[in-house]
Amino acid sequence: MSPSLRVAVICGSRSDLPALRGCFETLDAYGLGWEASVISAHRQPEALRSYVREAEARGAQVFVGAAGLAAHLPGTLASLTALPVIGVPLDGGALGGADALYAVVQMPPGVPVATMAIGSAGAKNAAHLAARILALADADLAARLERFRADQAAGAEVAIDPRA
Ligand code: RP5
Repeated sequence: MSPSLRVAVICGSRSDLPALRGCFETLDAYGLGWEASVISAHRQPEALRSYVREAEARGAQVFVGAAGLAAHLPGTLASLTALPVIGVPLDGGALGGADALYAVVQMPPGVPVATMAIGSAGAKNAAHLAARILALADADLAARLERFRADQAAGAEVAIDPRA
């Protein structure tokens, strides 16, 4: 049986999906239930609003929003939910991701987005940060996280085994 939904990942375009591979792999490695959706804040604002409500009702605890260019998706997510939102600015435009970084990181007070690095490195860290947030109330996950950190400190080739 697949684990129940905990992390809802949304990106603005199908063209964003390759950059998110490390995020999906890392969520799997932690044994976290996740799903990914392509919903553009600019092109499908009503669908985004409905999805957030529905994902919350199904148990999502953290949202990850990833987008490029004028990346308003993570900020819009943060306006639609009180759950933690992690933003991943993606590159690909003429400004190399700086446009998306500024759009994601410069949120007004009271509407926070935890902003990751640009591109696939940030996508992977989005999964690690989601795990740290969820580990606050999940002792098994906290133990997996500590093993990962110990391996990383030891310089080992890091693999997270959700069954360990
Ligand atoms: C953003 O515009 C998307 O997140 C994507 O990074 C970028 C380009 O989208 P497409 O034109 O490839 O659909 O909203």
